[in-house]
Amino acid sequence: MQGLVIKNTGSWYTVKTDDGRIVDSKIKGNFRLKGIRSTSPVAVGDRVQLVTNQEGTAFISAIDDRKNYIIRKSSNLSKQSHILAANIDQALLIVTINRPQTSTTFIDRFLASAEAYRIPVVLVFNKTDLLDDDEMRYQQMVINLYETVGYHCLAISAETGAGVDEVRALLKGRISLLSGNSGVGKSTLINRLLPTANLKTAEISNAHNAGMHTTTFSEMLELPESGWVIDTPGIKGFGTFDIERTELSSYFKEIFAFSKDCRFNNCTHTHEPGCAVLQALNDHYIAQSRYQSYLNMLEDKDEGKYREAY
Ligand SMILES: Nc1nc2c(ncn2[C@@H]2O[C@H](COP(=O)(O)OP(=O)(O)OP(=O)(O)O)[C@@H](O)[C@H]2O)c(=O)[nH]1
Ligand SMILES: [Mg+2]
Ligand SMILES: [Zn+2]
Repeated sequence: MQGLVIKNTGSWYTVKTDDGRIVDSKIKGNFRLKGIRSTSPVAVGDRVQLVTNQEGTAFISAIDDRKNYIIRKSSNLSKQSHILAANIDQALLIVTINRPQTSTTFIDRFLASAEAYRIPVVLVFNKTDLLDDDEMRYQQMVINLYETVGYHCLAISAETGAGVDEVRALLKGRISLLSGNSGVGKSTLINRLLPTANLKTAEISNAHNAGMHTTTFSEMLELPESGWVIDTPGIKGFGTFDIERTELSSYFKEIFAFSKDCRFNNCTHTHEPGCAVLQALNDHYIAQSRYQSYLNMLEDKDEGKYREAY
């Protein structure tokens, strides 16, 4: 029997089987995943094989290959990592121009790590009902910037419902990760998409989860029009990830495009002669804010600074 892992509580996994049942499952034996030392080898979003038993629970006997996954390292020193979610079709980054203000640095860091994980991102500008004319113009500038780079942008109000149908259409039939700074309206949006969100999570069998701190683990919520939203409380970004200095520019789409014309193929686009990226920056084909974010991330790497989410 096959199914989808929709909740992880540490020792137990909630699996929705392909025939629509909810089964509490455990891992069978010693699971080792290639190259990953994880505190929890199965993640929300994993497709798994189940062997059911008499008690109505099941063993997870195999995990299908993942198309992608996001991990969080437990700490800088330990090599342990925690897989937050797997097989993500897209991430929706909820941002707000004001109340609270989402910085372009935050957006760019998120986009770069999503590129590294090969997860497409849609930028959702929320709280448009609160914007005055100046803020509205500024928002349009930011949207133009990211659309030019190649990201799909939506402007909505989770409060009034404006634009929420477009979000619904995007989510349909897909596994989506919802992310964004605290206070940007993630919960408000989820409640609008899923008026029974609280009910839904309560419906899931909890027989074996008593006393678990479920909030530290990921959970997927099923949408009425099919599709899943991953709610990862406390996780605002993808955190740190290991990339080479010369690799970083490939996670900034437009910088990467221009870098093909740099004189040196190990160009860091900071000082090198014949750098096509610096030229493009000078010619305003690359936005100053994007280049600044690139430099910030490059600097973090130089200092070996550890960043838990941003
Ligand atoms: N005016 C307005 N207020 C909104 C909108 N969306 C959310 N809010 C309000 O913003 C506040 C924060 O919203 P939440 O949904 O709790 O934000 P969140 O992203 O879930 O925040 P965390 O759980 O802390 O990460 C609440 O008071 C919401 O009512 C919107 O589109 N317009
Ligand atoms: Mg919330
Ligand atoms: Zn260069």
